[in-house]
Amino acid sequence: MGFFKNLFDGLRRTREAISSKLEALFTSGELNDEFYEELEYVLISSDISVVTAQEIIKKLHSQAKAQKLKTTKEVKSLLKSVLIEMLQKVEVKEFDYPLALLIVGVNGVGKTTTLGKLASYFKSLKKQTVLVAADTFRAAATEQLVEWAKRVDVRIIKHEAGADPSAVVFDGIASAKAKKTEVLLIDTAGRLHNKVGLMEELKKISRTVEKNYEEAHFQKFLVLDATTGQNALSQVKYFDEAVGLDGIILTKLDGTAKGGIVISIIAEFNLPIKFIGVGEKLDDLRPFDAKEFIDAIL
Ligand SMILES: Nc1nc2c(ncn2[C@@H]2O[C@H](COP(=O)(O)OP(=O)(O)OP(=O)(O)O)[C@@H](O)[C@H]2O)c(=O)[nH]1
Ligand SMILES: [Mg+2]
Repeated sequence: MGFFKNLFDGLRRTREAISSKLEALFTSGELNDEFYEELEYVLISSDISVVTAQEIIKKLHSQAKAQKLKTTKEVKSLLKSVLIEMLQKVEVKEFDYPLALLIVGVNGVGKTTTLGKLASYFKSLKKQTVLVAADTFRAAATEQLVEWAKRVDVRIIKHEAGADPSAVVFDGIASAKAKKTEVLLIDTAGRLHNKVGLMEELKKISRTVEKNYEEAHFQKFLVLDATTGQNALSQVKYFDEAVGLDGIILTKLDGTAKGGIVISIIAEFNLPIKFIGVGEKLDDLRPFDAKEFIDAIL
């Protein structure tokens, strides 16, 4: 109950933005070209990209025709099922252990906070977890992660500020192996995708895991701030080219009406959204569930 309430509350702004516009449209009556045009406009203004909005309309149009629907009202539940089907296109698989998760993203998107929440999530699954403070760029970054480690009561591996991030990762791996820890969570410094040196550093961290922790299931997750809307899409492209992404974590959905971006990310990149952040508290990170998400916004 608490979990779903968090999600429902967290997505309030997105729901209000989409629903208020859709309600008027769906009660207006006849199913004609004008209706579809207006619906496309509503989708685009809800931060669904133009390409994705057109794909949705096309599917909706052909299915409504096949089912011989006559009124806009009937189309509402069809829209829901079209959206759920699109979101379920990418399968969200269970994790395999031992697991190594590398968390990357631009500055301030919520990487470190998400790491703390993930530690708590894995703890709730009774998985032993260790945090790796590979953001050595700022001393405060390590301190921030130490705080999370204390709150969740998990181990943390850290070095001095300015140390080589890959060296911290190397030690983290050694510790995970020695203590047979099931989950290794690696925090990294925020970086813009056009900073070549920093992107090279990420590749080095990634190679360190691949070479030294062969037995682990290694996954790279990009953290995106939902409030940035369409901007998030270009971040997916650049980080995927640099390190090869396995999934997305979308944060700050509670502070924005731009939740429609979820649909574009899945439709355009074929990458699963693994978790969504709907607040700053430990339990405000939820495994993404397509049906739950659509039920909470429509
Ligand atoms: N409302 C809300 N705030 C969040 C969420 N996730 C993170 N934040 C906030 O976002 C801010 C930045 O979070 P950090 O975890 O420090 O971000 P970061 O990506 O590690 O930042 P850098 O290490 O500087 O790149 C903090 O104030 C967090 O509390 C979320 O899901 N919802
Ligand atoms: Mg950080």
